[in-house]
Amino acid sequence: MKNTSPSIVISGSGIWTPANVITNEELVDSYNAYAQKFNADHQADIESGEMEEKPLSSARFIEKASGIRSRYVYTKEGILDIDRMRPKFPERKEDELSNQAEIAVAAAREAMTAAGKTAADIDAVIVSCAYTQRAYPAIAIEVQHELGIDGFGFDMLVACSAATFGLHRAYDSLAAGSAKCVLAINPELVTPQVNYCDRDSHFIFGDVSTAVIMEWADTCTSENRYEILGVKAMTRFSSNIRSNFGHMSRATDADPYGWDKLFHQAGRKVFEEVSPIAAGHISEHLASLDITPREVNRFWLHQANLNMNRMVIKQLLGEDVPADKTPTIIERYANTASAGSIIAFHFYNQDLQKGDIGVICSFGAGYSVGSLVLRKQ
Ligand code: CO8
Repeated sequence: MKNTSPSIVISGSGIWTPANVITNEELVDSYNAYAQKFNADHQADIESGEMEEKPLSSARFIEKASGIRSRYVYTKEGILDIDRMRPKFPERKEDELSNQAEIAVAAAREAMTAAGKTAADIDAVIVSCAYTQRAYPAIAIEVQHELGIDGFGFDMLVACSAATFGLHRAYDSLAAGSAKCVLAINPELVTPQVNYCDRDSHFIFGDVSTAVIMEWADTCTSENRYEILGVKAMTRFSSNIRSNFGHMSRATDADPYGWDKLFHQAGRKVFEEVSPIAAGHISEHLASLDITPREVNRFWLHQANLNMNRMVIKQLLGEDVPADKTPTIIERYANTASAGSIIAFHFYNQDLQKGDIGVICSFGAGYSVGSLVLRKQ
């Protein structure tokens, strides 16, 4: 969608990064110890063909196939324990701040400071991420209450594209006049949904929270601001990335913690199918704004796989593209569901010059692709 209304800007961003790090080596050591124990415990079933042997993981494979070297996690406890293989969170009481609201608030405060906004300036809160830790009340309303914001808040889920789709809803609310300043937050607390017993996906994800303030240009006081030239979204159904976790398990009598209730994917298919879709989407979006990919100074892309991003950029710009044109954070943060492109934007936007063009683009489960074309003001 081309922006034909008065100027809407991103005026600040914030991030909460967990204090705990797990390196590939630590993760692989624990997974391999788990797999070896599993294979020894089930030797007879494996030999009779009733059960499959658990293959071993490798830190070298992980870095080569994905670009990931380490990930931040909300809590390390439990993840590396081969008798548990999942994080351990003490359950919080109903009158305590939820884990997701806590990390959302931390990122939100940083974004508000960057944009020079107080709670009184904001009138809408969107929490947009891959999972929410409960169905209701909405995490966004809890965050709104914690920060003392009037107006309205709601949660929305679009997996890897939740952050960009959340910014689209912020943009629409501002363009329609139903809000004057929106706080859009992505508390990606994903480690509870990772299957640490699955060699193909145990290394992919990390936790983080990001936040963005979007408002009318005429209320903006921030020096570092980006006008939104346009937003574009597309979705196409695919089960190649899927989590069947949900409220139906109780009624279907299915195991609510079965493997299919956790994140699982056909990673190679996703890689091959989504890369061209993302490149085509960005090309079309830029063309609709009469901008060529070469005129873009920075691409803040979804951070699921380094090779995937190289493929997208190659389709857009050809070979020999300077690394600073497509900053990556995946080495340190791993895949943080929808927050990856916002982390890249947060850390790598300050040096752009007035008039420079940037693209934020997410792609992944759904399939879903969301983009925003920005111009530094
Ligand atoms: N160690 C050693 N070998 C391994 C490992 C490992 N850990 N894992 C796989 N292998 C093996 C495979 O078994 C295979 O062996 P063989 O050839 O004998 O069958 C070989 O390595 C190659 O396997 P692949 O072809 O699968 O490997 P790839 O090169 O494709 O790399 C990736 C695998 C890294 C998963 C890659 O396909 C990828 O990143 N694809 C993109 C996926 C993607 O972007 N997904 C998006 C998911 S995120 C999202 O949508 C948000 C969801 C919500 C968040 C959920 C949070 C829990």
